[in-house]
Amino acid sequence: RLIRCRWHFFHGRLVKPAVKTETSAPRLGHSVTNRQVDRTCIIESIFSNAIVLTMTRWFWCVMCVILHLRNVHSKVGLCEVEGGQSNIILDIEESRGNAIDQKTVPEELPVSGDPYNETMLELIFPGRTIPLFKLNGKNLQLLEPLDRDDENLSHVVFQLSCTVKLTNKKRMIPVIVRVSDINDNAPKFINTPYETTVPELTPVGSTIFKNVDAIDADAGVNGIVEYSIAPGDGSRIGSNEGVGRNRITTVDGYGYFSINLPHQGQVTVNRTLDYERTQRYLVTILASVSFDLMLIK
Ligand SMILES: [Ca+2]
Ligand SMILES: [Ca+2]
Ligand SMILES: [Ca+2]
Repeated sequence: RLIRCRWHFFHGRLVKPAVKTETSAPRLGHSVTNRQVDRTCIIESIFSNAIVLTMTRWFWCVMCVILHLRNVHSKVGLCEVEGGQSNIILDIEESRGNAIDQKTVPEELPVSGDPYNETMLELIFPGRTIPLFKLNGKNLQLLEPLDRDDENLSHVVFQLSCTVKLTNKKRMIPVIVRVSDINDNAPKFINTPYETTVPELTPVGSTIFKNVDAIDADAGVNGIVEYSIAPGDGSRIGSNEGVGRNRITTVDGYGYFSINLPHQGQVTVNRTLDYERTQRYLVTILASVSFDLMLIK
């Protein structure tokens, strides 16, 4: 009967048990009525109800503990660098002018955890009084323009401090931001003006000047200078110096001289020279890198 009462309870129904008066035959001069049986069953059911409630509470309590422990366990994976790396490597382009809005690649620091709810991130710049970046969530935001060229700044190194809020466990992760170059400098000639004296009988193809030199502050292909000879703008051309035998006729040297190897500043004779006709040539040399040009005469 007890089992049946509990069975009914477990099914959400407390029903009158199917106890027959015939089976509750009087013993030792006592009789058990239907009402007594019902009351007994209800009392047992209430008792069972209390046990079940207690068990239910324990069940949920144990479940809470298990879920909590699982939650704590899952937090152990916070502040980890994705891919299991021991440091973080990002790329950023140097600033165009004073721009500070360029983004890193990837845009977000690849460290696990929500930086607002689960972790606390902080940047530490050893040896710098003013930080170069600030954090915007997991994004790095420049605080000042980044110039790759002046000090050949190829990368920036700092530390990311990551603290798991739940456990207060802190981890320091080295961050390397590689600075990529943009072609923001034109080549500049050094040691100008260039002058040389050439005998008029110098054979065509002879090198007459080797010291044309221009430097470009950019890195890689952005700093490889090419030289060429271009037509002049016409200024200082003509017979405007001296008279008689001392007269000096100046001619544009374009066509008379050439630079055959663009990466070497060597000027060679391209046409036969005649002192009686021309005493001075004005040669215009271009130094170029990609699209930027520097003109010198
Ligand atoms: Ca620059
Ligand atoms: Ca350049
Ligand atoms: Ca540059």
